[in-house]
Amino acid sequence: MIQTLATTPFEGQRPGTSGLRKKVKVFQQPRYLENFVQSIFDCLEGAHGQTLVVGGDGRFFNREAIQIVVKIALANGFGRILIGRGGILSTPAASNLIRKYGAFGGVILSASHNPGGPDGDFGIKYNASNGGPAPEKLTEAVFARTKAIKEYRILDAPDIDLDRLGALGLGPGLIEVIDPVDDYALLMQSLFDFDKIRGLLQSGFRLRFDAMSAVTGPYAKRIFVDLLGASADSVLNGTPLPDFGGHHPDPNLVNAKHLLDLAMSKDGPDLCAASDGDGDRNLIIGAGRYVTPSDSLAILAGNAHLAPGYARGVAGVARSMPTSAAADKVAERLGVNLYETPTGWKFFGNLLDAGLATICGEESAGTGSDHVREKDGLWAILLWLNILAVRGQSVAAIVADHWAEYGRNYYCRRDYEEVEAEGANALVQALRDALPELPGKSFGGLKIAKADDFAYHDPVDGSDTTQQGIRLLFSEGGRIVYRLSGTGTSGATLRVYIERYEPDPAKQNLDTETALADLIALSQEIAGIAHYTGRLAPSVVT
Ligand code: G16
Repeated sequence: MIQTLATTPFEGQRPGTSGLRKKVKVFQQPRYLENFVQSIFDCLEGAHGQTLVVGGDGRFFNREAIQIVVKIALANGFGRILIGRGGILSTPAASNLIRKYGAFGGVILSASHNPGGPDGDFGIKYNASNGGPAPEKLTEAVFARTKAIKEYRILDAPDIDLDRLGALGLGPGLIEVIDPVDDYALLMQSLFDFDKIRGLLQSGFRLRFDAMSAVTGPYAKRIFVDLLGASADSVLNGTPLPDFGGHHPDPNLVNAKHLLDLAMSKDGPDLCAASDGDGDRNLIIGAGRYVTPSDSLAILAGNAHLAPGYARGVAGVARSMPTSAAADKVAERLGVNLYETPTGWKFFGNLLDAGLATICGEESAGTGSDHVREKDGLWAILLWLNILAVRGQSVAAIVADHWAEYGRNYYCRRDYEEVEAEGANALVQALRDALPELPGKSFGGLKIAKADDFAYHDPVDGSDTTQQGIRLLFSEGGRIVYRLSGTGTSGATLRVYIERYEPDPAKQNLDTETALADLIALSQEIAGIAHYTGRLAPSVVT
């Protein structure tokens, strides 16, 4: 039976960079999730009788949320719901299912790389029929709807057994619980040379992949161990846990320091890698060499043709604005366009759909291609493995060759996490107000050549997105970018991105902090970070 129930008063909820993310306790409030899910469905047209993909990263509240989403979806006319067994679907696997089975869309339950558990974060995002994050037009419509919604529709039915594979009629529709890994593993086999990678892994090459007790464990075990013959101990923390084992499932150098230490140790593994809560980010560290996400994007774009799925070459390369310009040089050499977009994977969707770009990436550890419409952590690791297998060189040698050929973009990101939102907003506003006067000014011997607030004109749909980050370009080379994170759940996070290009191989072996020391000091001074946030140093540097 379908029930129509009144909502409780609900303040408008604006989805951020990647869906709605809040503390678990916020989502657990009566009718909070119901309101948001109904608001999404109210903004969709033509979903009647269609297929919806539903799954999540296994974090605390995942199973409860899935029951609610499925019952509301059926009450709103969806005809068929595909659910990953155990409620598990990585974000890229969900994107693949939407595309492969011609689904109308998908609901992914995840707060990505944010911590989980009862005191952690939860999130929900809607992906469209192309498999990608909902476009801004839709998220804005959902936001407006959350302010007006008065009631929601839900099927009054017993809970679904999420652990039993198979189909089941429920109310007016059909539920299918499917294996979360099968289709994704097939997709990876269609893109990469599994025989070559198997050969590499059996030649004594040592891989350590940390699933961080999050969603990628089952995917990594199937692909790396079962299909590619890596040893069982190649996959660390391979069982998804509701609290991610108490760890922070963001595979950066702080949270995955153990991998960095392992890769830097004598006789360490040849490749240490990790993925995040929902499986879309990646970390790559070769023996003795950490690869920044920006460099990784450039190297993957330059070598993608070595994998069968990209043998025809790439049509174009896209990166988010704060990502370093390393990929630009590769695109130039390949003779293809480089697209610079705002932060947020959704901006790559149109470029991929239109066939303008094949490989995309972001400094925030996301890399992907047109095989799905999300970034894809395991895909990036498999492409690295494919390249390593073909080139027969170490990660460090490939990186060194790359810098010698294209130059090195020294790069770091400095995050001031959970600062007071008021101070962070005032800092950005002050910078914005100062933009007209900044060009020509010198700070500590460096002159600002250009200062702007990044705006993007989408070449496919013609839409404009403004205020996407303050950019300062220096006459002597080098760049500082300021922007506020769109994915935090408490206070604000100020991100400061610093970059300098070094073409001279003799000067490419400094450590990053040294190479960027002057720009780092300036980044604090120019924006008055201590003044506005009270912070003398960032909380995370990657
Ligand atoms: C999300 C988006 C990414 C984006 C990142 C930025 O990542 O999908 O495209 O780069 O947020 O985060 P912030 O706004 O905090 O800098 P994820 O992995 O959280 O879905």
